[in-house]
Amino acid sequence: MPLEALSHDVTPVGLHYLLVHYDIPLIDEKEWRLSVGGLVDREVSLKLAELRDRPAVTLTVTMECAGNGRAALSPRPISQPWLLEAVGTAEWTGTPLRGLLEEAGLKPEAVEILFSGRDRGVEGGEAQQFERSLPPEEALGDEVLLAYEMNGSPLPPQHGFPLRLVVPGWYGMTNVKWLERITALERPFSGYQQAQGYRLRQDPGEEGEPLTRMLPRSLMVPPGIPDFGTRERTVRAGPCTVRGRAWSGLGAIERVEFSADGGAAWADARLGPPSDGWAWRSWECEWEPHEPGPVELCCRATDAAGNTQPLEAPWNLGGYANNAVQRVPVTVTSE
Ligand SMILES: Nc1nc2c(c(=O)[nH]1)N[C@H]1C(S)=C(S)[C@@H](COP(=O)(O)O)O[C@H]1N2
Ligand SMILES: [Mo]
Repeated sequence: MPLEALSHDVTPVGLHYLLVHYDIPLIDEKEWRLSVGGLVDREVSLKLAELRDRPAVTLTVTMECAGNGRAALSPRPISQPWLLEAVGTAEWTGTPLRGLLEEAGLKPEAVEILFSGRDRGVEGGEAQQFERSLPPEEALGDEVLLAYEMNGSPLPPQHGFPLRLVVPGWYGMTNVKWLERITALERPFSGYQQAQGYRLRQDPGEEGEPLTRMLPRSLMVPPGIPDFGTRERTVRAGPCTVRGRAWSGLGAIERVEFSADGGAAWADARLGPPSDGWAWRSWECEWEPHEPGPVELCCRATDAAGNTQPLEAPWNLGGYANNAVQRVPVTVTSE
């Protein structure tokens, strides 16, 4: 998502970021079914129309890839080279997962719920479908949706048509696209995307910590104008309102600060209305540069749980969860 798209409350579909591990599958709605099985009393198989007939909920949700910010780490982990653009906010419409799991009769012995997508590929030397699991208490959250619409239209192929999981507050990989099977498991899932990928570790041999919810982050719409070739930005001296968005999967955004001197001095930004809980919150700050020359603009968010963005993020092998403050170098000009 180009950062100027932070201006939209809801990201237009073509500006929402995309992450696709393998190929985008072509799915025929007529042959597609969602099956629910494993440790349940009754196996269920549903057509898209049957899912659409169930109770529907629309939630505005900010989704961010766990690898957002990876390209700023050094040495640079080899994977999607995201700067800061792997985020977007959409209105997801679907049916709550909880009702479906209750109807299927989820057994108390189930330790995890597995979500399997249709797409296949090879990763870490293993041929696989894209699959991720959640503990039952997370999967049963009221806000967890089986979504068939994005911004009021059927899911486009690249965002998971005909159905995807949406788990508000969690990093992107949790939101399994092209969903076709839900399995209640008696043992924790040990597939690649759970046991190898999406873990915070320093060495390949380490078990590491699984990534779960999004750490707080704020981003600004870079002010001024870019140079076509170098992308260096210039801003004319005079009053300027810097605007942006902030979010966290760990608590509501309570504070955003802005700095026009590389993070030496900070001022509180004005926050927009609190979000309904799962969407980013807008913020703005007045800035009036007088002197021509280079400056570095920064912003920093703090959530209700007291988590704040660090000035420098710790390195990890996969390059995940780098939520260091955004730094936007600009040159102030008198013309
Ligand atoms: N089936 C499947 N689901 C998937 C993925 C995938 O490659 N296959 N990518 C995941 C990752 S890593 C992210 S960040 C989000 C991206 O969702 P989006 O492309 O709709 O923005 O989808 C997740 N769900
Ligand atoms: Mo991701």
